[in-house]
Amino acid sequence: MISETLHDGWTLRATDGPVPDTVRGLTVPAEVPGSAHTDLLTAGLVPDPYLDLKERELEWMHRTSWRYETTFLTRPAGLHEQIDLAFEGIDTIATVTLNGTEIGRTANQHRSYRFDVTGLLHPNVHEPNHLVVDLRPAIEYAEEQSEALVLRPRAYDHPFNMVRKMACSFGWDWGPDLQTAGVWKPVRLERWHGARLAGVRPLVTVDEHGTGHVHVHVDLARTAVPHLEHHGDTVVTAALAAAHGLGDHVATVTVAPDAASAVVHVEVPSAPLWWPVGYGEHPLFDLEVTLGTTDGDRLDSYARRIGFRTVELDTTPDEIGTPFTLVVNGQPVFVKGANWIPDDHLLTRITRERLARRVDQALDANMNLLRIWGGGIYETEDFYDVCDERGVMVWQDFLLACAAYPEEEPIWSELEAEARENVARLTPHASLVVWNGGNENLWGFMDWGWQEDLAGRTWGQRYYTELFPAIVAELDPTRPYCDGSPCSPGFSADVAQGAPAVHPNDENHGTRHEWEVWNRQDYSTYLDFVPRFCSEFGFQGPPAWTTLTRSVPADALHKESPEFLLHQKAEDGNGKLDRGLAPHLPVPDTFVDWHWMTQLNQAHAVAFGIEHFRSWWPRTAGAIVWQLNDCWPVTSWAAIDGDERPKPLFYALRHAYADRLLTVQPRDGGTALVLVNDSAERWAGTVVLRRTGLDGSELARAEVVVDVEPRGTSTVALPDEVTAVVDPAREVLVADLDGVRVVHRFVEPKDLALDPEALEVTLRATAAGLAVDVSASSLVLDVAVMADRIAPDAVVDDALVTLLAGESRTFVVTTTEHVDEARLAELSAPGSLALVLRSVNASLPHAVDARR
Ligand code: BMA
Repeated sequence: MISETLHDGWTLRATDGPVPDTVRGLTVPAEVPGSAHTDLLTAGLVPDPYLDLKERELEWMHRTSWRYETTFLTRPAGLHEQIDLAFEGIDTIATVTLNGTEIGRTANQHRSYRFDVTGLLHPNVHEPNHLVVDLRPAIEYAEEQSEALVLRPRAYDHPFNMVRKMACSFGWDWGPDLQTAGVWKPVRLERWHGARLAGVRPLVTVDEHGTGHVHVHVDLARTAVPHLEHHGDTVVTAALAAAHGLGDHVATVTVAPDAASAVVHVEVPSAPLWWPVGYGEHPLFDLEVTLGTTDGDRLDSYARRIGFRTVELDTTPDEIGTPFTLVVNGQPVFVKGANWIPDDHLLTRITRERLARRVDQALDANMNLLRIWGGGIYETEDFYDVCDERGVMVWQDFLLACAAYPEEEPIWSELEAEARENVARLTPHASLVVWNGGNENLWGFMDWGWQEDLAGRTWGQRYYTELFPAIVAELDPTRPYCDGSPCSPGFSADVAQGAPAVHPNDENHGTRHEWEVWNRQDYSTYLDFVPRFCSEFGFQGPPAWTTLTRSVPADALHKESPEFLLHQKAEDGNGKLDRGLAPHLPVPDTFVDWHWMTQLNQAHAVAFGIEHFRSWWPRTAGAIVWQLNDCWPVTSWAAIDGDERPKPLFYALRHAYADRLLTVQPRDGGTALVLVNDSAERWAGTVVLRRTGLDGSELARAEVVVDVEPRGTSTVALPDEVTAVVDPAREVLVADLDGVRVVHRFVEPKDLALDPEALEVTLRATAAGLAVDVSASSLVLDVAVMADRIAPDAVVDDALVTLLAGESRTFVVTTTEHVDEARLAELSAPGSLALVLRSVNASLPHAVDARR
């Protein structure tokens, strides 16, 4: 196989639609892979849609048709040679024409396309070939499908469920409505003769003796011309390169001339296991699969990395209901995760480096799993490579989200094709641990009033319960599958048979999404449910100040400005932020304080949920926060904003997901200390419990000897003397063990009699940037250095740190900017220091008043 990339010489022009004069008739250079949006941005013909109100100015692009075209030289097909034009991905509704002949149509962003163009290329090597990709608006196609099939219920206005294009391309409650079009993945000419590898699926298992098995399933395509007869049989070889103390392992099979598939089995005794982060190493092995002839002719090859591990989902019914526990290499794992959305709405700008930075941040926040949410994409090889290397587990949704999906053609066949292709494509990746039917579609069917609208029409049930499980069982039986998120085993949507036995969001069965908190309830009500696995829960907060002010102009920096609201997509988002904050923190009366305090409340809310979920391990087997990342600058549930900056939530996640956690939880009508030990060693010692005044005075003390199993929890009733609070506004309970601490309040932060002046602060310039020395004369809650206020690229090593009276701490701020004396003086001035260094104490009304 010889590949020629066709990424050069492309141009783009609008061919139809409400095109503005500034763009009409123009032809601009185009990038492939790319999109009309990125090309017009590069050409300077459209404004950056992530800024101000500019998103709206690009609405015309939704209904515009585009022509991508290029010319290329290539030699014509040789004797016995076939030449294919292979697109890894087209976004989305396209007609492809080569040298004036239409060679195919596409209608699915999530699959690849291959066309035999052997007879269509110019016979003269010097004569350019002309390749055209005509794209029409995906929304118009979706509207046509809506007419033909009847539009089905969905969570947003646009008919995103009637076309196989990334759902959030049409806008979401954290994303812009920018409907891209383009050739979004690589395109190549592929010349081959005899046979090629049409599909390769390395299925990796480990048996009870510790022997690793790689069963490489190979599908072959053959050219029509049977010239191979002269070259002997085809041979498939699978070679695992030496690594991690093991030598090479090679296996070969000969394939009969009429066979379309083969399996090569590589056996690796004592295979070193790939473990999730926190459980061990993540060794990977280079696998090369080659297709050749017995005469030694090399026809095609495939290279990926694999890792040895087993993964199961334990859903064996127990006395409570049905667990949902991931078991890797026989070890049950508590999932500390976050939901993942596309890391830039304009997908083709996402680099491997950017993905690596994001996944490294997830690791830094002590996470071990990312869930690829069903309204985005089947993540890329780059994404999975990065996760394989770092031991971050991945849960991949099939791409159906928050909607009913028709089971009729052409949607059925498109979903089947994309599911088959992506299940097969992702088989080598050790990080991929579960396939999931989709996002909130079972729940939507039950609770969101769809059934009336549907009036008996299909809604996607057979995808979740028949098509996807059958495809996973056939193509990748090494991985578990679940019907949806949330999903409760025992749920049956067969409404004709009466009510389902189990609600899909039942706390006692399978996965649960907890959205009453945020939408309607205070975050303290996380305590009302003990789910078996919480695969979505979250709370909003604005992005870092620098990110916010890059996207919202200075005169629009208030909650009700059209610019701010365009970057706050949630229904009644600000109302929910305010109602969520008021019971816990003083109500801020300026926008800058509101910005910080809603960020802080977001961190508190989510950490509160995580501590509750972790305290119930192993009954609750995982927490996946909504959401890790953003795809543009926006107020959202994310921990890391669209400009890659960590929000305070990021630091709260790191603390709440730390291997060892102390948390105070209600139990049996009283208060208990729960010790969570997510490490391979026992956690034994004496917990020192102190009830203290805010000034540090010790009011009561107790010691409790504990011994927590590896990967276990232990619940200890708190002795009365430490909980018998006399003045709740002036006392806290502090528990310490091995450097792990919990400071438990008896009242909300806003009701504590905190001293607003309790913190002494000094800023020092350092080689890395800046050091912030703080010391507390009495209790200071949630000290946070807002690093981006120091320099746009500054990052601080920790945040939301609580200090007891007499304690001090140095925060290390890293930046490429040089902080000179003048800048130091500027930052140290009271007005700016109050913005750089935040805490609950300094947010109390009297502290804020004193600053004015
Ligand atoms: C859930 C998710 C997303 C959504 C989030 C916040 O429904 O699955 O669809 O963005 O909540 O509303």
